[in-house]
Amino acid sequence: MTNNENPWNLLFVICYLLFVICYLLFVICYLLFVIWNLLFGICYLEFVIWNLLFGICYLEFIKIYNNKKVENTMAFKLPDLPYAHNALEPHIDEKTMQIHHGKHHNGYTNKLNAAIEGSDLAGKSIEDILSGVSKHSGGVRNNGGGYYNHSLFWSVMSPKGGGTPSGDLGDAINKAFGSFDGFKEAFGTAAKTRFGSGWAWLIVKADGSLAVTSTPNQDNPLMDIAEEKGTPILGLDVWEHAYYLNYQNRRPDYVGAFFNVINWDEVSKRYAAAK
Ligand code: MN3
Repeated sequence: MTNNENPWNLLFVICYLLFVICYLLFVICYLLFVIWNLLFGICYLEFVIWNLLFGICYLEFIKIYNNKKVENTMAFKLPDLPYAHNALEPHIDEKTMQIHHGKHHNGYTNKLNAAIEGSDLAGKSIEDILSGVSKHSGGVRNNGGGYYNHSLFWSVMSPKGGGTPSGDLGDAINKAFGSFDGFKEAFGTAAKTRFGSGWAWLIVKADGSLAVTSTPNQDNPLMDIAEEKGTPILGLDVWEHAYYLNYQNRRPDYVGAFFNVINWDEVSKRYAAAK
């Protein structure tokens, strides 16, 4: 070895070490860069997942909100009785009214809502549904009729009812039946002779005249399948559940008692709206 060689060797070693240090720094930087990118990638994936979850929640929320809106605006509701359960006594007893309104009418209402839920009938008026009832299921016919008929029935009775109608309705009844007694006779006969379960009705026909008719089961004169069609303004339920606790098999006594609770003011209003 000569003295001349040493500085070069030293320089070489220094350069080499510097190169190694640079290289190590480069590798460290590169690793940091890779780690950073992985972290960024994980964050990005988290962000994407979060957005997907948020999107799904949002869609669910919209679905629930829309269903709620449909429910709130479209389901039929059991109407409150316009008087106390015992208000029509002694003609119609409290227990019968409790069961008839709270169980029977409530049942028809719930089953009607179940029958039309999600179908194109949801949101339609009960009158619309009944007028095309021949196209719908038996459930819609029975429960839609039951819902409508009882809603009308409660409204045309009153603890202050009875007597005879006056004004336009009184005149129209005299014209159609000769007298109020003539009407009472015709309506009573329809109610007493309806075989099995059904309803007796006073209706306004398409030409504006009055008629008495009756329908089986929960049918009514609004239905396209009714033998005699018209707008009911007075109805009497002659199902046994309407009178059996108080009158047992004596339907004629129940029919006679009904005339003591007919709310002629309400029937007159319905007549004015229908004629
Ligand atoms: Mn009933």
